Amino acid sequence: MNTQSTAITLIGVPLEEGSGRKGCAMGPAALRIAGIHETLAELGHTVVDSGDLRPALASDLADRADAKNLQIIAGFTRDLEVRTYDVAAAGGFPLILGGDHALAMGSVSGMARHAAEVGRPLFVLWLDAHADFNSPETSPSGNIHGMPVAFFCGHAEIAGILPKDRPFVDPKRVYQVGIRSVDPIEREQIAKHGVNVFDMRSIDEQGVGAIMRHVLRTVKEANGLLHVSLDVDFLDPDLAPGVGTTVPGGATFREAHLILELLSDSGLVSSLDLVELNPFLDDRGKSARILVELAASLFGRRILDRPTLAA
Ligand code: 5AB
Ligand code: MN
Ligand code: MN
Ligand code: MN
Repeated sequence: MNTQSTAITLIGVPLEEGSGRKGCAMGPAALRIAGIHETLAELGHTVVDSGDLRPALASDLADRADAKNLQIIAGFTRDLEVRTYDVAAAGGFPLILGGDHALAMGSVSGMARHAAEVGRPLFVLWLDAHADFNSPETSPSGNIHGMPVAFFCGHAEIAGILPKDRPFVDPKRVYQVGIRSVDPIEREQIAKHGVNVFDMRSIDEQGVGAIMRHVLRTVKEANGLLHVSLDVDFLDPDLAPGVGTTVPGGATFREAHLILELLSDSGLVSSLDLVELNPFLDDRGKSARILVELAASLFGRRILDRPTLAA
């Protein structure tokens, strides 16, 4: 990917109702102010900003206490599923500017539909402190940003958000990296469904290079597409304080960059979410800026040009 020019479409998703607090709706604006468009264009890509989604409420669904703000979130999910699918089907790269992590119900579902159509398996790399595998029954908070992985794998029964014929992602094709906060029932669920988890201890012990080589080899051997979903809280809070759900002991600056650089080298990434940025909690734009820098690494920025080394 580092030598190719990619047609990137930015999709702003000002959603905060999945997170249980206000602020993430300003995420797309902060990422634009931090220069996402200009930075990727300077790397030689064609970047189109399609603006922010402004979906209608899904007033056909009943509100419920165990999945808060369902009508708002279902509206975003429906629109984003279509927008992501359309961009990918037209050969473009959807880059989603969040917005809280509930939006991945839409982006990943859209990519799953595209992958099914082109006959390739969809893999998901989930960079997060959390597993986000709750369902309305298991969630301790009722906040839907803790449920998207279970949803797009077909294990969070929230009926009626998307048409019944939409493909799910196989949880065995989900790779979670950076995990360090998992609820008790969630822990059972991810084990039961075979989600691949590389927690912070795995990063400490193996390093992100070995983990990523394993993930990328698996995707490549299956001729898969790879969707990357980057939650700000994957990063250590000292580095990126602009998020509502900080957990100590997160990824370092170089661990995060190396992951995105290896992803870039692989050429396998089809789509990206940048989520959970809460500019109201940020420190002078620091977290917004690091997300833009990480996106730049995914799209080919390098410290130095380097020869391709044997894996
Ligand atoms: B995030 C928690 N597991 O379900 C829940 O930030 C936190 O998108 C979810 O990863 C965190 O409410 C969601 C306690
Ligand atoms: Mn998350
Ligand atoms: Mn998280
Ligand atoms: Mn969060």
